[in-house]
Amino acid sequence: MTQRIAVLGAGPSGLAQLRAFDAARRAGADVPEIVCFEKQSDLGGMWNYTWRTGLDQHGEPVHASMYRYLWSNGPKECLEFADYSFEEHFGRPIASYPPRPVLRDYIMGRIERSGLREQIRFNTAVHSVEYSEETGKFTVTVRELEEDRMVSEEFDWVVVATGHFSTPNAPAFEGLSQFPGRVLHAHDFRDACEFTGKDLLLVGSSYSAEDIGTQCYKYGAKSVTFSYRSAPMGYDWPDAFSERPLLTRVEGNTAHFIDGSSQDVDAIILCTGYQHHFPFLPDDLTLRTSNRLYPQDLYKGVFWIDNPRLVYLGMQDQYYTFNMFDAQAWLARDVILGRTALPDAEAMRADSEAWFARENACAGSDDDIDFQAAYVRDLVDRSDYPDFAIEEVAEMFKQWQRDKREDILGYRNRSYRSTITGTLAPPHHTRWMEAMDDSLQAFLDDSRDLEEQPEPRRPPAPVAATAGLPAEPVRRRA
Ligand code: FAD
Ligand code: NA7
Repeated sequence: MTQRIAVLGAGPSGLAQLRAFDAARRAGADVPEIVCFEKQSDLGGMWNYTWRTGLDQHGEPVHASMYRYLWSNGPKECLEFADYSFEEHFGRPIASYPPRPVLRDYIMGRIERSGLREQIRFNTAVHSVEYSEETGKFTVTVRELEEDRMVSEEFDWVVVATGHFSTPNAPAFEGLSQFPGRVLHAHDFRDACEFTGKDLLLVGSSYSAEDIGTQCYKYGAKSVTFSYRSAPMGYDWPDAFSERPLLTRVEGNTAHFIDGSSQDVDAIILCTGYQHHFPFLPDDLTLRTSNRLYPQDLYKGVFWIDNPRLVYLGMQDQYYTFNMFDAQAWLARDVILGRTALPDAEAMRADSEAWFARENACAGSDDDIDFQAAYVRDLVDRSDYPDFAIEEVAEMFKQWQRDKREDILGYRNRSYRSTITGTLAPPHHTRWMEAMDDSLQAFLDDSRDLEEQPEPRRPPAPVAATAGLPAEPVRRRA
């Protein structure tokens, strides 16, 4: 009998799984029946924007954490699919840092062109997954949101691709409930214009803090104060920014920090990260991990060791994104098709522990990048996913880190060369600090000439000489 596979989520990871099986089918393989369950009404995952926060129109938690005016926070050349280049999708070279709708179009284009949409059941939220030792099958129970009914089906394999940047980690701070202004988590942040003219406090010192802070400044916030727990970001910030150590309490609209300093603020945004959250899974199948490069209990970062018919995609902290999800999905496909055998549980655990220890030995972001490159290399070498210049991409990530240290408000104006097509990206027609329109149409409008753009509205951040660059922040990419 044909095997059945349930793919949970139609974001980049779930779509990678559909694409992987499609590639095998096109090459003549007999592939199992695949059903992808997606609670949103369209594919794209996190890259779908919605104004909604909290619960959606069906009472389901809103997945989206992305916001208006979000631009890629890394060069697109680092996430390019090895089997579908940006040039193939857009028909011409485009700049290295596209806004969200452009990346969404690219992700969706690969799927639409393969005709894979019909494998996705939209408006369908997964509510439970149970495994029977007796039958060796999973029962997946979903709520069909428009009909408001629960439906159960049996599957031989379950691929969890529901993302892990959606359920906020929101710590409490003394006095927050009496704060007179807005308090929100980054998950609920939508439009920087709300904070024009305001003094902001952002708790956290990673990607969300950096990006929401710079974006609020771009759209007119008066000042941005970051509060860090472990280490400051250490960029060469313009005067309107400051970095303070950990927030200890809030009194009225005054924020107090652990070094005894204080700052009056109008709004507080908790950029304190996300939790891996799988409310539909039983305890013995639930991945429990912090946001790290090698979560424990997974063989090759993918197979649940205690029951490898349960597959997790995209659960790592991420430098590599779309191409890493592909590499994972191709390996999962080959195991499901019986092309690649898994070792026994003991060997899987030993392999997983070795990667886990190797990550623990990393001492800074360059090591982290090399670690994830080695991980992606290990995956790519195990399947027929088109080989791509993984180590060259790692060097691009390191250059990207240096670009940010040189000019945190201007790094998105730089260009990178595609390792897939060899093309150097053209500069965008508008500098990022001046690019207020994040639409696909505005981005692709090449009738505009970079030289004709007005000078930046705000003075750019001073460019530090290499020797005087701020110390390398120990942080990871999105
Ligand atoms: P997601 O994209 O989160 O997709 C998961 C899917 O599962 C969603 O469609 C969701 O609706 C669905 N789902 C969840 N629960 C259920 C359920 N119970 N039933 C049915 N469906 C369900 N990456 C980059 O490469 N570059 C960037 O610039 C970048 N910026 C980012 C900015 C922000 C603010 C955030 C939060 C993330 C950013 N990322 C970025 C990382 C981004 O998460 C990944 O690029 C990518 O979206 C991860 O894909 P995924 O499929 O694993 O998860
Ligand atoms: P990250 O990268 O997981 O970072 C979380 C940040 O929040 C990090 O600086 C943490 O400090 C900080 N944090 C976590 N808990 C606390 C508490 N209790 N108090 C103070 N600070 C805390 O999440 P991001 O949201 O920045 O990025 C995740 C993705 O979303 C990424 O892909 C982005 O592009 C968007 P730490 O350094 O651990 O001390």
